[in-house]
Amino acid sequence: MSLSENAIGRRLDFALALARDCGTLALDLRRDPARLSIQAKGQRDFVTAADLAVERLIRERVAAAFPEDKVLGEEGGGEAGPLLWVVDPIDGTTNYSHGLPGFAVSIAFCVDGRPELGVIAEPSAGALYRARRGHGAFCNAQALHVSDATGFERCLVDFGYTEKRGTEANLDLQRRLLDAGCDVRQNGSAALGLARVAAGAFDAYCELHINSWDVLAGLLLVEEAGGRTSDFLAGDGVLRGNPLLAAAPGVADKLASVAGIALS
Ligand code: LIP
Repeated sequence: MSLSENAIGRRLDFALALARDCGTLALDLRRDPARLSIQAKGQRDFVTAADLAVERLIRERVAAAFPEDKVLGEEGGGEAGPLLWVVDPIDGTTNYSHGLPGFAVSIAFCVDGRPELGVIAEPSAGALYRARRGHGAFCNAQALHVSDATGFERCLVDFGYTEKRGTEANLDLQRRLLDAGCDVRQNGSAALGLARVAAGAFDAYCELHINSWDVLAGLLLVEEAGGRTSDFLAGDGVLRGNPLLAAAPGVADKLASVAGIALS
């Protein structure tokens, strides 16, 4: 299915306004901890009333504005389609539920399975990241570019822990990164980690397995900011997830070798 440049542009304007409203709602809901019910979906994996409320808002707005589009969300699920929104209402839910700033609203829009738009709101910082394929990546009005790192002597990697691969595999990846000379952080939001790679603050983000709603917006930001990424969409990555590596070009091949995650 093809979509006109104008139709994609209208969806970008829509997604920016929606991400701002979702960020405001998430901050409002956290002001009254009594309203913030928290449930465990698994070990170290939670959903709050805010996750559910924000995703409900996204679904309602998309249905009203673009009824022909489908939505795949972390909490409500969904199926693929030619015009597809892939959303994480609150990425970094554990940070959010502990009152920490490191959470984001992540909204991606795909045409025939290819991300064309990525929007990430960082409500605690009043930052709105955006990327449109072929049009660059931005944080508010600032154009973004990945770092010019070329070696591991100052390579800072944001690492995500995935329950899908177990403690030993996650620790082994961290160990390999450290043994190679990188420095590692685990910030708990893939969306924000990828936004920081696009901004050049981190040199890479990696995780052994992660879901599409956490990363599709951020991956487009990194690509539009000049970075390299793994082929996250291979083998039905939209519905099944995949390993993830996104990096500045000067360290990407070496990191792919250390992490054992192939680049596209
Ligand atoms: C989180 C990711 C994070 C990952 C966590 C979790 P959530 O998303 O952004 O990078 O390491 O396991 O998946 O669950 O907070 O939306």
